[in-house]
Amino acid sequence: MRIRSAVPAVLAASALSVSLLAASPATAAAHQGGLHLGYIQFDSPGSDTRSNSSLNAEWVNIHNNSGSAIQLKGYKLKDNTGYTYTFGSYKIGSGKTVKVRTGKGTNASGVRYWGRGSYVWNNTSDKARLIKPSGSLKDSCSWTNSNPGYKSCH
Ligand SMILES: [Ca+2]
Repeated sequence: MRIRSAVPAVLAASALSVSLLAASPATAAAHQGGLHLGYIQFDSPGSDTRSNSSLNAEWVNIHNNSGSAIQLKGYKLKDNTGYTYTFGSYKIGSGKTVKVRTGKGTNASGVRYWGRGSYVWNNTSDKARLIKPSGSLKDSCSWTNSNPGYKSCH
């Protein structure tokens, strides 16, 4: 009976912390991780021809919903096979998104190129991992072929 009566207090406490989070900046409610994986276009639209434009139509968004800019140097993206993209120096502003395209291209604000000559994200099932420079996992997102070629990881 003592345990049972304690439960409502725990629930009330967690409800309180959730409402406090929701009351902070609007974007904070969507994801509490600050830096996280967003939308992933894991199946390049159309035939997978391996052309550079098709490779670049396969991409991952990383979103920073923390309140400050984050230096991504040393952060990694990794798939189930172990293919790894390591960020060079790139500062992602608060509320900003950076897109990592699979193929080759010239890095610019908001877009980085993995530089691969073949696809990285499997169409059937795979898991994207965002790994901090320390090696610890920051975020992950998985999908199967029941997803329509893309996955919204929020
Ligand atoms: Ca395709």
